[in-house]
This record gives sequence, structure tokens and C-alpha cells, in this order.
Amino acid sequence: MNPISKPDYMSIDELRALQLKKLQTLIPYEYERVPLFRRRCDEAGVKPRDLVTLKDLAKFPFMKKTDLRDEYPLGLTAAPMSEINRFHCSSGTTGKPICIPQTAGDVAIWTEGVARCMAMYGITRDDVVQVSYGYGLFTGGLGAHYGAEKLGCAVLPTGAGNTEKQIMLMKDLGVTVICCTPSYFLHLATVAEKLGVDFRRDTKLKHGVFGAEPWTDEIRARIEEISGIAAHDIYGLTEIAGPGVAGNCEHSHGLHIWEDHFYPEIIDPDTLQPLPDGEEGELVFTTLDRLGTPMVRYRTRDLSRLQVEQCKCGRTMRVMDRVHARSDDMLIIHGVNVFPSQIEACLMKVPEVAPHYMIELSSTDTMDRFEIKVEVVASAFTDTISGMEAIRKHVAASIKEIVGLSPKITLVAPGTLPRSEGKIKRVIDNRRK
Ligand code: DLL
Repeated sequence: MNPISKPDYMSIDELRALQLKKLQTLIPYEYERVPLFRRRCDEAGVKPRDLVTLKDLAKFPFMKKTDLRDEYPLGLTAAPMSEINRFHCSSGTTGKPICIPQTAGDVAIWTEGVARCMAMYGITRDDVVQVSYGYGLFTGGLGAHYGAEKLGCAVLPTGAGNTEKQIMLMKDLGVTVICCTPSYFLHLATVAEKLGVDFRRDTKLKHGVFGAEPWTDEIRARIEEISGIAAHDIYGLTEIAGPGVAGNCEHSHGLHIWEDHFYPEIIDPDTLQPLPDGEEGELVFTTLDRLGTPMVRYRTRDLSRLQVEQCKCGRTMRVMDRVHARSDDMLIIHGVNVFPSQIEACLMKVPEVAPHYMIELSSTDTMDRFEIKVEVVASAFTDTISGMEAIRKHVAASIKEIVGLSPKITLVAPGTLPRSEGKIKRVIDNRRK
């Protein structure tokens, strides 16, 4: 076993005792240093000494993204500037960014999380790792980079973009691991095909470390089919560290959370009450030992479930379901609740369509218009009307069957929808609010 993986297997009793000990240090630290947290605790009538068992965490107030925006830039920072080593920011789509100052120790915890994920995927110091996540304020690039270096891998820090050059370097340097968003990998695969590069024949690629956006099991299967690599899932968020909060083991049915650093809860997003393991709800994290910007009960908005069963791999860290959706992603179309991931799963049931699509919503005076644009795979693309109509009907039937709606389906030629070097935006909602 790689020494980096040792904590993955600690006994559950040891793990729970460690979590409690860390929480009993963290909560007073946060209470003393972060006025917003202290105020909220006082309003709720709860004091740090009330944390006697792990269950008591539920008495403490939540933190949300809006708190980070309201307290921008440094209102939630708990360590003095002399201890801060790095800033990361996440822009979101609207409003002020959020800013997460980190100490050197925080960066080390985050690095360990990524390295433990990579070790779990079977990546070793013999691997050559291409990091095609964006470097900079986004945590993807530097997170994957530090994690791979910690494992002793050779790192190729290409960053995002310049796709043809990425493919050339991948071939020439014998890259075995690629780290990027799943949507960017699909784009890389299309460009490789155009250049006549076959991943299986012309590269040594074995692993993909994919995350930063929701991706369905169907997209995962497509990626593995077109490239022959193992597509691993890595989860995380800027507020809690970056990538490497959780990852999947060889059993691939969910993601082990590095609970010795990131304490998970699932809550009902409406009542805000904790839900037992096994029930789906909103994922909430408490960072157990980060000192720059510690988070107590941070509401991620990601929907998941903590699995009840112990994993066969022997790791004791709890497994969360893969994140297919965020509570704020849900679209209400003609009164029906729809997640973009459901549409993706329907589309991927039709072999003639490619994993490149857009969901467009607009409204007239009287009703919502719902359109899905999807690319047809090159081998199925034809200019005969009847050929395309058969594919269109197949797509429409798949969506009707699972989502219960009949959107306008527009099939478009391969390579015509926008691509992204980072997180892809697949929904354009121009309806009047
Ligand atoms: O996306 C960190 C990251 C970088 C994770 C690279 C994995 C790989 P943020 O930009 O703060 O941080 O966005 C965090 O992205 O709350 C989820 O909604 C989504 N997300 C991240 N990883 C996954 C994943 C980075 N594996 C937000 N599956 C999170 C589904 C993911 N969604």
C-alpha cells in the first residue's frame, strides 16, 4: 500500500474519535476568530462547549455561499495574514466572487486529498500526468498538480486550452493520466479524432481524473468506450479545499470522502434537518482542520446521499453517491421538475447522438419554449431528411419516456455546438423570471 493511503483504512471508532477531537478544537477556534460565526452561534443560543458528541454538530449554524459573498473579501478569514499562503477564488456566475485564503497547512491537507484520490485510482510515481484543468484562481489546475507531484508523478502542466498542442504533447511525452473536466476530455477526443490520433493506438493514456462538473454514468461509459481509459471521478469545491475532497475506488459506485479532514452531513434542503445515512439530500461539509478559512456546516447545494453499506475495498471512509445535480440546477419546465443530468442520461441512450448538447429555454406571452440542440455523431450524420428524422424521433421518445416532456429537438452537425476548456454551461434559460 502507498503510505499516502494509510488513513483511508483507519478503524471507524478511531475515525469518529478523531473527528470529534478535531471538531472540539475547530469550533472554539472559529467562534473566537470569525465574528459572523460567533454572532450566529449566540443567536442560536449555542456555545462551543455544547459540542460533546458528533451529533451535537447539528446544533451549530450553517454557512452558505452568500455568507462568503457578503463577507468578501476576508470577513471569514480566521488566520492572520502572516499565516496565509495562498488565495483561491471562485467566481460563480453572478455577483461578487468568493475568496478562500489558505495557510500552508491547508494547502498540504488539500494536496494530501488529491494524492489519496490518485493513489486510490491506481496512479503511481511511474505515471506521467497531464493537468489540463485551468491554473490560477480556479483550484483544478494547482490542486491536481500538487497532488500528482506529492505522489511522485511526472507532471505536465499544460493548463486548459490549445487542444491540438495538448494532444501532441500527450503523444510525445507518453502521458498516462489526464486531469480535466469530462466535457473538455470529450472535446479533446473529438479533436484527436480529426487529427487522426487514436488514444488506444497512439498514446499511453490509461487514466482520466475528471470532475468540477456533474457528469452522468452514461457520459462516463462513453468516455471509457471511445478512449479505452478508466474514467475516475474526483469531487471537491473551492470553499472546502478544491478537488480531492472525495474520489471513487475500484468499486466505482460512489466516492469515498476523506472524512478525517472533511466531515460530511446530508440535510433536507427545505427543513434543514440532518438526514440519516442512506437518504438523499443536500451535502454539507465541515472542514475539520483547515485554519485559513474554516467552514462549519457549509451548504454545498450538491445533491447526494451517504451510503450505508461499508465498501468492499476495505476503506472505512463513507461513500457518497456521485453528484449528478445541484439543488439550484433544477429547472421547472411546464410545471415539471427537470435536472439537466436527466436530459443527458436520455440523450446518451441514443447511440447516434454525441455527448454535446444545449438546453435552451425561452418564453412567449403564454408559454415556455423548451428546445434541446444535440450533435449527431459523425458516423450517423447524413443529409437525408428521413435518416435524421429517425434519430430525432428516437431522441424525442427517450426524453418523453423518462422526463415526460416533449421539447423541440434540433439535431446539429458534429462539432457545431460550443465547447469549453473548463466547466461547460449547457443550459441557457432566457425565460422571464
Ligand atoms: O470545481 C473543484 C474541482 C476541480 C473539483 C477539479 C474536481 C476537479 P468549484 O469551482 O468551487 O471547485 O466548484 C465546485 O463543482 O459544488 C459541484 O457542484 C461541482 N463539482 C465538483 N466536482 C464534481 C464532481 C471545483 N466530481 C462545484 N461531480 C461543486 C459533480 C462536481 N460535480
